[in-house]
Amino acid sequence: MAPRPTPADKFSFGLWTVGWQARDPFGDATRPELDPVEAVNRLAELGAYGITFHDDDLVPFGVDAATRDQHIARFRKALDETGLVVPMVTTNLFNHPVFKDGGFTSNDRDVRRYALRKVLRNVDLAAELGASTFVMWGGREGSEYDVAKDVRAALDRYREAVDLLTQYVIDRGYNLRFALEPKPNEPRGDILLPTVGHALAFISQLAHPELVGLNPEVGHEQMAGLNYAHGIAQALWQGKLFHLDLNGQRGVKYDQDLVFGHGDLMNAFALVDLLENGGPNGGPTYDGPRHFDYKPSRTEDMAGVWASAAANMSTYLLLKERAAAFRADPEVAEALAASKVAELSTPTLRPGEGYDDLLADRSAFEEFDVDAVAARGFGFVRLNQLAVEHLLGAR
Ligand SMILES: [Mn+2]
Repeated sequence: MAPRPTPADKFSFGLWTVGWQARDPFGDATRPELDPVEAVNRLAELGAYGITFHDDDLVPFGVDAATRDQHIARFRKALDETGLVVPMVTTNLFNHPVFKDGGFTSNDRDVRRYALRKVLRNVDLAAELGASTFVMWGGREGSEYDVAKDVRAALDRYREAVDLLTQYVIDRGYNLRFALEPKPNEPRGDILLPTVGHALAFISQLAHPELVGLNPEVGHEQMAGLNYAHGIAQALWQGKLFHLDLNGQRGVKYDQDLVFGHGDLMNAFALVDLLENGGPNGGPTYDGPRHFDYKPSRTEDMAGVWASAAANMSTYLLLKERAAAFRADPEVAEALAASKVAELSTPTLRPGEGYDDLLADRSAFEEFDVDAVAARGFGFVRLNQLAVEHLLGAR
């Protein structure tokens, strides 16, 4: 039996996920438009706690101020009635043709100024709705042709934009932090800040790095052939995991946005184990929303959309159960010890030890039995098989 989610599980969904009409580069929509109010009601019924949106998901691009206010008021009423919250708001600088060469990094300066105005307005809305995270996925910030984009100038303009936004949030007194979302390609041939590592390095160059972190997405890292759980671990290590996007991806190909766990299930297991059990006392490492950024496959009708939304949450909860069982298994504890997993937490040097002491320690080198230690196995395969058996419910 799949466990039932409750708001305490902190599951959230993008309005654009269940609302995706399944239009792709080769085919028309297969599903009708979804009213944001219905999305709020259905997600609340399924046990979610939050909903997120791009400005243009909630308010159609370019409508007048009165129409904008009406859309927001209807949405707020649905939130109040269901208790659903808006923990995150994100920006759309990719859909409209004006952003064909990007928003913050378009070669056209007028486009960049327009993009900043659009985002400032959306930041006000995010603060008004009580969001604490503002995600920025720069899907059009990039190029197809190396000679057509000065990457160093583009990074200067990217930094200029983020510095302006952080200063705005500080001056307005908003309780809002920014989370950059890396992606290697699609829709652009090459996107700036393509991976977790690139984005972390970029943040170190900002005026207010403390206000800027990451929103890594499973599929985006895996599109680059990278290990998502490793990326999340490094983001945690650097205090930069502000938000995350859970979904599924099967290898290095187009962005599939499958249901969470419907891609690399072993890595999803490792991720949930890290998020839920990786803390210093075996507790959670991350207390933010468990946010799903997936697309219900184009083959599904509206009943299939809601079934896929529920599937994201039940898969997460099943993995959480399996990870807890894995951690509680004495045989796993023994295998972890045999593999010296915890020994990595012991510093390599003794307290106060410097290179002089290390150089004087004959047991570390002159008397170290290299061949005997080299012959010893780590037992990682046995440990991983125990994880597989727990994942399959065989233990
Ligand atoms: Mn994606």
